[in-house]
Amino acid sequence: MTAVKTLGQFIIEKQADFPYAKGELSRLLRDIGIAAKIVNREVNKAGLVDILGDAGTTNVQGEGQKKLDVYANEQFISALRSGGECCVVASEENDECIYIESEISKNAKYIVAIDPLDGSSNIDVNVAIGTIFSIYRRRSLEGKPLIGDVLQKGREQVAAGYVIYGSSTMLVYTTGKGVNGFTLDPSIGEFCLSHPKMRIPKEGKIYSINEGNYVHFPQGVKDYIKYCQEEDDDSGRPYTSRYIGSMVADIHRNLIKGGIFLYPVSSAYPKGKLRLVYECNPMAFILEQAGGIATDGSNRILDLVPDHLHQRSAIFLGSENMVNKLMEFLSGNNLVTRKVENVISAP
Ligand code: AFP
Repeated sequence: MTAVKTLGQFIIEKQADFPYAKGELSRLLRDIGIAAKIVNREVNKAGLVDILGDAGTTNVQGEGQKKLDVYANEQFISALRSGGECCVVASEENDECIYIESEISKNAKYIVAIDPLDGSSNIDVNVAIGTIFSIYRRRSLEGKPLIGDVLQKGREQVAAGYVIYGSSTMLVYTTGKGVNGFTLDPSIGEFCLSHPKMRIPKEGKIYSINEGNYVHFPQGVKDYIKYCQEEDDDSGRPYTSRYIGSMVADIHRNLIKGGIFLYPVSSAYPKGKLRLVYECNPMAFILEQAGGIATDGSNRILDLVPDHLHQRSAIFLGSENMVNKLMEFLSGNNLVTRKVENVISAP
């Protein structure tokens, strides 16, 4: 029987990849892993809310019920607060950054941007949801961290990851040296390495987009969708359409099977819907590290300069050949390939 490698063991082993590392990033990742397990426990009980009492009411044990996204936010922030490795948290749930000013944290090296529970409209219907996180190194050297410490380009990320609370719970992360996935073994309460060195297939056959918004999409996206639906034996079209409405779940599936995820601008969301800092950037970093491409249609996602915390962006990411084909349609000329190179070399 092969030995199981836990997330904790793996993180410590990988610290050797960074010769000058003092273990702070390792501890930060470990703290996020612990908070994820606590959130997972509550997510698994979500269906019992009707039995135990609705959010905002008191359950039979006399404990107040919280909405799960609020609960998840509190758990991650509290883990980061007590861990001492993070000086600022930027969360989807909070309008402003949270500065951690305790003695152990105020000079900490790292900044975490997080969407604590993405896809939360899926909670009530028992569909996969996720947590997305992104870690940056603080740039300013002293004093209260600056907003510029938080609003860095995605390519400055030190690490990024997601947790998917699905048919099993997985944590997938990168520190810029490839992507590894860990599945939670509930019998021992540990994330165990289950998907080492994840690579997205270069070609895929799945496209993921909210087609209900079709009429509002830019022409290039409409044309690409029609291309996906055409019959063509050589390329295996028509492709399969799969859209869960949880970015983590849709991208996780495409990462494993090959595919493209699209959230374009539309008349409802003229700047795109998804948030650059804690949704698009971390997912783009992971996808690039796995051999895929992430673009807003004109620029590499990781090169965009965020000008505010909750900034939105259009995003197209996935298998290299599929994103490049989409780019041909977006450029209005599907005969001339406007290639976006995968700028990260294989680990
Ligand atoms: P919620 O957290 O409000 O459910 O939004 C989920 C999400 O941010 C992302 O996970 C989905 O991919 C996307 O929005 C779904 O948006 P549409 O419902 O507009 O397709």
